[in-house]
Parts: sequence; structure tokens; C-alpha cells
Amino acid sequence: MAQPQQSEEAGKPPLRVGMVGYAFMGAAHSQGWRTVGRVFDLPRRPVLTAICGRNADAVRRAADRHGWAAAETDWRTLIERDDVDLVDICTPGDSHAEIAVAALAAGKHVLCEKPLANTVEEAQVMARAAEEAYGRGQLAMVGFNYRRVPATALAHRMVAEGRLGTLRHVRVTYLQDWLVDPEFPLTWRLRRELAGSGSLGDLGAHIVDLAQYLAGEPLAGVSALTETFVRERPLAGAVKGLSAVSGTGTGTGQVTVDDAALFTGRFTSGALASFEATRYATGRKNSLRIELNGERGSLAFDLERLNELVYHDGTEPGAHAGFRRILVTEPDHPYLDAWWPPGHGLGYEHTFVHQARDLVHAIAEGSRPEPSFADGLQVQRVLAAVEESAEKNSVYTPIAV
Ligand code: SOE
Repeated sequence: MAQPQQSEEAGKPPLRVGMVGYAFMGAAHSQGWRTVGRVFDLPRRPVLTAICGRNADAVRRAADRHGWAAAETDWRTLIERDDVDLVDICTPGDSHAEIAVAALAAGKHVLCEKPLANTVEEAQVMARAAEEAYGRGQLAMVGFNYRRVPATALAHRMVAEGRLGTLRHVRVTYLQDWLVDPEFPLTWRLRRELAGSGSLGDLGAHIVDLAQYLAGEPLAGVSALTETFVRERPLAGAVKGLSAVSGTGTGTGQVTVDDAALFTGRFTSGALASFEATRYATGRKNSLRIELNGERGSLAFDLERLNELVYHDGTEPGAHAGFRRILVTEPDHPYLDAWWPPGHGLGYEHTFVHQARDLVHAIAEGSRPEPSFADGLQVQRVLAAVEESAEKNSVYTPIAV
């Protein structure tokens, strides 16, 4: 039996975590919880108390592999444990609402993977439950981890400081290619009843949240196209990497979600945005790129070069002006004071460490973590407007408030 992972700050009061789910996001979040207390000076000591999954053998192996002290096979048991303070939900979207609402009712703090839910209605119920729980001192966060890349956090700081001036454009793409092979099986991410949507909710949710976070304002409306390129896929087949869940059964099944979504948007300030989310960008593995253009300058970020932020200071005289690369590894850059000396970069996994750090501090201080469930609900409303617009041949669709 693995011992509870303890940070070196053993004197601090524990924050005992119970996780539901143990696939890709379960592994990434586990890494965050295991590492955060060893890097950051935290007010509470994260303890990996229990992990939950339906398959007893698989979740036992996951507990041993990822350092969880106990394994459960029923999330209802997990959320009732009196040695769990925080429930971390790393399951497909169809279970987010039920687990989060029950965990909040059981007196727990909650971290829920993105997208918050599979529908606006579910997200509304979750946001209401989080607001009521806040009154009881319980906190809830949704896991839009790309806000916690030091370079995007620096971009947010620079936009908020006014370095870009009035914002005119945000253009953001999130490109993957794991569905290009039509023989890739019909896993849960391709079934609406489990995933809620396809690229739109999986990748589009990230870029909508990131665009609104960096712009510092919500979208007011969108015009959209979506497409499902391969509508039928094999039910069975082993898959590697993204989803360990192989399909089951023989023959083929219907893909019931979008494969790609392209949409434009208008922010409340009038700034314009363009978005692309696809799993068919052959050769692009996990390519998230964003650029913001303002009256006084521009910023650009590429997840494939995540230790860098490209900045153009439009106030520089023409002879010296140009895009320059900021290496985001200095101690006064977000999160970096706890890591390595300048020039020693970080990676994708560290966004989950930073997510855990910020949540632990919010819980210790009793302050609302960001992004909140209300932020997650707003993203859900944008996704719903995208689908509504796409169904009406890209008619501009306002975002319901
Ligand atoms: C999809 O392939 C995925 O795993 C997303 O679900 C994650 O949120 C993203 O961080 C990586 O890609």
C-alpha cells in the first residue's frame, strides 16, 4: 500500500485529496499533487489520500503508480470519506455535474477538469452549487490549466498592465491530429452522451477560456462552422496515449460529435476574435497558438515553445521595432521563483503543479479560485452558441448571459 505522498513541509496542516478518474488527466493531476508541495512553500500540505475508478485492478495499479494511499471503486464512497477535504474530478464530462454537486453537498472543495460540463444546464447547476458552497467556506475551480503556463500568465499580466493598449484582435488555434486515421476506434471522446461535444468542448473550451482570460473580457457573440469528417468508426481497437479506453464490441459505431470547429467572435469591447479547434490537422500534435493585437503592441504564444512569449512593443520607434522573444524563466515571472535558475525551462506537466499551487493557496486563504465554476459556465455558454450558430449556417449568435 503506497504511503500518503507528503510534501517536505510536513509541519503544515494537510489538504487531503481524493481523485475520481485515473486516465490521462488523472495522471497529470496526480503529478501536480505529488510535486506541488516539494516545489512551492504552501500553507497546506497536499496528501494523496485516495483515487477512484470503476475497475478495481486498474485503479489499484493507478494508486500504486501515482502514489495514492488508497483505491476506491465508487465515487460516492470517496466523497463521503472523512479523510478527504478536496475532490478532484478527472472523468469524462458526463459525470462532472453529478460528482461535483454531490462532493460540494458532502462538504468538500472541488477541482473539476474542463470542460466544466457537457451542457449549459449542467454547468448552471454546478455554478449554483458552488456559489452555495462558497457560503459554507468551500471552494471550486475548473481546470483550464493553460492559464497556468508562466508565459500565458505573463501575457495576462502584460495585457492587464495596458501594454497592448486597446485590444483589436485575438486569434487562437488548437490543432491536434489523432483522428486523421479513420480506423481510430470510437472512444468516449467521440460520443456525445459521454463527451458532450468533440473538438469544440475538448480543445475549443481551452481556447475560449484562454482568449477571454487574456483579453480580460467575455465574448458577446459568435459565428461558427463545425464538421464531422469521419462519421463511422470501428467499435473496438487498442488506442495509445490520449485515451487508454479502447472501444468495445465488433463492427462500427456512429461518431456523434464534431471533429472540427471554426468560429469568429466579437468581445464585449468590440474587439474581434477567431478560433479553430480540430483533431485533423495532420502533423500538429498539441499545437495551441494565440496572438493578441492591440493599439500599442502584440503578444504571441505557442504551446510547442511554452517557455517563450513573443512581444511586439508598438510604441518603439520603427527603426527598432519588431517581435522579440521573452524567455519566460526569470524568478520574477509567474511561478518561476520556485523552480530552476533562469534558462531551465518547464513543460506541460508543470501547468498542473501551478494549478494545484493556486488552489491550495485559495483554500488556505478562503478566496475564490479562478477559473471558477461561473467562469466554466460562461465558457459552456460560448460553446452552446457555437453549436447553435453552426446549426444555422454560421448565423451570428449572441452569448446568453
Ligand atoms: C485532448 O486530446 C487533450 O487531452 C485535452 O483533453 C486536454 O485538455 C489537453 O490539455 C490535451 O489534449
